[in-house]
Amino acid sequence: MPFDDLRSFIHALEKEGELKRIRFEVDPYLEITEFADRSVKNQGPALLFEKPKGSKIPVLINIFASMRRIALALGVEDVEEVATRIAELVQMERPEGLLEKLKLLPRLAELNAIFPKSVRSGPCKEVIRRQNFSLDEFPILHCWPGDAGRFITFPLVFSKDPESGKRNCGVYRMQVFDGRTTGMHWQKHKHGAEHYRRAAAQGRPVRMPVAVAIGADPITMFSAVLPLPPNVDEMMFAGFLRRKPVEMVRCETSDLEVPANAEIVLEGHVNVGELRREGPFGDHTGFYSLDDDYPVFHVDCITHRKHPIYTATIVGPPPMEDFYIGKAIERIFLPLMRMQMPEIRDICMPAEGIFHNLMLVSIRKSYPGHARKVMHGIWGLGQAMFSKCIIVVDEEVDVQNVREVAWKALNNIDPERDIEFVHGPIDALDHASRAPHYGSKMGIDATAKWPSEGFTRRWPEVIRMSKEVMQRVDALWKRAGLERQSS
Ligand SMILES: Cc1cc2nc3c(=O)[nH]c(=O)nc-3n(C[C@H](O)[C@H](O)[C@H](O)COP(=O)(O)O)c2cc1C
Ligand SMILES: [Mn+2]
Repeated sequence: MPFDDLRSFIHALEKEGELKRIRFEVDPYLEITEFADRSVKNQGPALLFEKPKGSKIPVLINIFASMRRIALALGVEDVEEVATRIAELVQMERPEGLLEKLKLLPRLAELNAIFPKSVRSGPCKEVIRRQNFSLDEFPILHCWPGDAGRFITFPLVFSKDPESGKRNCGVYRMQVFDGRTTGMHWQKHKHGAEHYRRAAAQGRPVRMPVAVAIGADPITMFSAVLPLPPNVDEMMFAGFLRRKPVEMVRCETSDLEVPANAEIVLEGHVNVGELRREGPFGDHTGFYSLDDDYPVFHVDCITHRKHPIYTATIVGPPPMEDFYIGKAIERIFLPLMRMQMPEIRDICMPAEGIFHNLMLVSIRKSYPGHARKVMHGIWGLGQAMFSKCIIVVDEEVDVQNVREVAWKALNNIDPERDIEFVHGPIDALDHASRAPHYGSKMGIDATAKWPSEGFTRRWPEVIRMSKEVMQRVDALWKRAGLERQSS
């Protein structure tokens, strides 16, 4: 059974030794960051600060900061199980005979569970505050010394497409300007920003309702980060992952819906056209992202559970919590990428590449120019468009092994021939591109080159010892009194 809310997940983490309570006072101004950073870099547990300085509300951090905790959150032993489930779904074949049809039934029933369910009320409505509220009550972190202020770092931001009425949910950080206003850092390419542009296109002064949930059951939180196509409801995907619908309740001050089990809900609006300087912010690139103008979020009402828990995350020099979230997304989305491009065997986004800077891809190469076709396919695929450098290797290269990729790729290229530059959209956080949001990307074809690609020399084999000799030497090795070394 999926977790009903954040609290049941906290209990599970605690039972598994994956959460540590910090019972003394710690300052949300920088100190919690230092705890969170050290913990994630030492493969440490999630942290629950019971006494953040200046607030009565505890701070929870690093709940997804290891593959084991993400697996626990998703209710599996290994994240690969989720990938397998998705692969089975997208490869579903027409059943032959009654037995196979019957086998299909549970899977179809599961699909029935994906649709979010509107409910009348829920825990997030235990306390409703229309008048007397301020963001100052919450232990919102000032993350890094050079940050412009305090930032809500794990908000689930809900909005509706003003044209289609379709819901979106994304995690977009929010800088606190005062007790009732924040920034709304939805980057240009994200769905929240598209909703805002659609609202602006309507021409008249528009008040765009936006609702923000902070803390919910872990699958709902995780799903908010997923790079799904536009108009695909993140809450539906959450229902699929949960095998149980996400229960949604209507806001008090708008017709948006939020997860009923949320810890804290900020209801509010963004006025189209109202912008304010946001940032700098110590970002997940490991650099401070530059300040820029972003929309302003006005809080109109706060609802929360009794004794709410405030969830945060820290980003910064990798690896941090977002690396593990990204790794899980990489695994879960591989079968979906392979629907479009079955020649892809595996992909890897190493921590140092911050997702968008480096994607390693292995392919089963079948025709001349195949590696380049795959690069361009990836650049055309949702948020994978941001991939600044794509390295394509042959299928026998293990892309999860960065050393193997470096060794083989660097041997396999004639740089002038095998490196391709393209121009296009660039991640909003990239500080090196010639312009914000626009610049160049690089694809490296590090596959073996074929005569049909104009390569007329011979291509060498990788050196490998014969199996028989290896086995013989295994025995002789012991006889020689040498320690058995793992290969
Ligand atoms: C901790 C964390 C913070 C994030 N902060 C932002 C942000 O400030 N702005 C943004 O556009 N995306 C941010 N993202 C990435 C988006 O949540 C992600 O791209 C998501 O797919 C966007 O949803 P959308 O595709 O529905 O727009 C963040 C992700 C994480 C995990
Ligand atoms: Mn979306």
